[in-house]
Amino acid sequence: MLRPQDTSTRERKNLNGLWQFALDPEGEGRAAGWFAAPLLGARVMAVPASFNDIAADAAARDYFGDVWYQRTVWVPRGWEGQRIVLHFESATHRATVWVNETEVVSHEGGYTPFEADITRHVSPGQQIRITAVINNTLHWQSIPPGVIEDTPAGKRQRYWHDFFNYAGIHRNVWLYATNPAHFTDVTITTDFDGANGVIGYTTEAEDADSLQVRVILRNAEEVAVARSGGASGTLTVLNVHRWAPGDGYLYDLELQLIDGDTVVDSYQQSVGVRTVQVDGNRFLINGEPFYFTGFGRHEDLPVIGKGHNDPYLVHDFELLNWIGANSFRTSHYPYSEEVIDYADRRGIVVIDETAAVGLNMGLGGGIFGAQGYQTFSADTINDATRQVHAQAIRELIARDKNHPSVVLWSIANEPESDTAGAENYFQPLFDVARQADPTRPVGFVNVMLAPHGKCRVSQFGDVLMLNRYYGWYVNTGDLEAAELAWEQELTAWAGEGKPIIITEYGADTYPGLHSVVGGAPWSEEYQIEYLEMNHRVFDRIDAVVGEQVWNFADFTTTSGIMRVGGNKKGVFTRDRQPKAAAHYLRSRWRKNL
Ligand code: GCB
Repeated sequence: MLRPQDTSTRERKNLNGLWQFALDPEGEGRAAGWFAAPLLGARVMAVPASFNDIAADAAARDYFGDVWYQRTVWVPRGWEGQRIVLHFESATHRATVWVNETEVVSHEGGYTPFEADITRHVSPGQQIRITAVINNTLHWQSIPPGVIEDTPAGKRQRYWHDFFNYAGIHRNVWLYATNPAHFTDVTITTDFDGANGVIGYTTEAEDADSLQVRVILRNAEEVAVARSGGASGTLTVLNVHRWAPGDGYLYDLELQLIDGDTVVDSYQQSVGVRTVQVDGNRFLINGEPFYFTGFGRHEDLPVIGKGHNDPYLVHDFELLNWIGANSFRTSHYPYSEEVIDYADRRGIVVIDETAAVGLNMGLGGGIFGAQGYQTFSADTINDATRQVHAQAIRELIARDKNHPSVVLWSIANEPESDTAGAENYFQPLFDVARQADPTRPVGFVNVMLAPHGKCRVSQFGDVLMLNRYYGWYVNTGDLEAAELAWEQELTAWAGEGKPIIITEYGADTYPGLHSVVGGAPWSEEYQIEYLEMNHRVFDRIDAVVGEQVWNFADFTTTSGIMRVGGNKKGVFTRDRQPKAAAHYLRSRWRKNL
């Protein structure tokens, strides 16, 4: 699937704004045909945004089940004879969409795009009604998983991930038009031949049997530097300007579907020319060892929850630059494509993660209060879940495969990984990722409960990604003991001969809480002491090729005795004020810039 674009042959209309909105607590809307007429008694909801915090209403905030979004739109008059498509960049966690009274598409998974060709159902120059029922219930066969429990007080949604289950239409919605003959996909690969860049491209198109493909590569000054033809082929760029961390140089590849001299479809794909490789315990970008600095992050903002927001996008990247971060992980789900686009442009390196988080009942008892389940079993996370998970991997890779910033796929965060069930579940998923993308390394993020010697899934990864909280969840306040234990475990992992990225380490910190004596968890001073301890350990172990602090900013979670108005491990507060640790990290990370 290609992203909607405006080009010489394509046109799009943005459908963001105010939609009609209704909760459907009785689950009656589908059978009652709520899509067939204006939503009665609806309130208004902003798109893109999570609905949870917008309505000042507990019923909406903690709601699970179906919610309805509806709006009308005029199909542009000029689209006569065009193929017309309705495109959602995401709907969390699943959606079914109607145009007028016709169901046009359903999609499972909250963080990847989907679309429907609605040409047959609409006429240019007419108004149509778009209705989407979005369902945010998490269950054993969803990614991420969850369960609805019957309690004396009624049904409750439980899940095992440490961030709030924000839901709704979080990203752009588009109506767009192309010619009936059009490109449907492009895959780019890049390599070097000495100082030259070698770009491979493969296009896919529909209704285009009698047409030819022409491609033109332009540099950032918009000068054509290479041309080719054919549905797939290779371009050589003399003295290529490499895409590199800190230098987000992009070429633009224009794909044209042509009929003689007529351009029937034109699509523009940005291209960053770079290589990624794992070599022993080193992670190489353009053949050079790369050391990741940065964060695990969240899409999480006041009021709009997981709604995409351009000002925060730009501001957050300014903060990454200010602090000297060269990378982040899309913990714990695919972020908006606009984030990945911007990472390309800013030369920020991305570890791209699926929404497979919370596949771990061992963690449930402690932080999330849900006990008594077995993670992998016929009745819980099972083969059907694995199929949904495999599809989530495929959709992530299909969406992000052409982004130079993405250097590594993370297929899950902190699943149970020390049991035979886990090994059986995960092994085929690594194959799914490698089949979908043979060019990038694949890994998953290991949890502290499956330390070296116990983890049975790490063997399948090209890199080791570890989340560890020595000095926080264990050895709390005792950084001396933490340092010894951490170094011992990390040394054992280093023996695996793979690169190790510490994808999480962090300490909850209440902004404004201070201590003159050391060892005071929750204080701003302790966050620094904790980070310093970790860095001493990392700096002694060669195989460590990256440090990503948990978290970039404070974020919202479910309530619980471990969380004070959310997770406070941010180096910045939720409204992006620096805690003292931000200045400390800046002095460490900018030293190398
Ligand atoms: C983890 C999880 C992350 C949590 C974090 C914490 O290991 O991956 O989602 O938020 O720990 O703060 O407990």
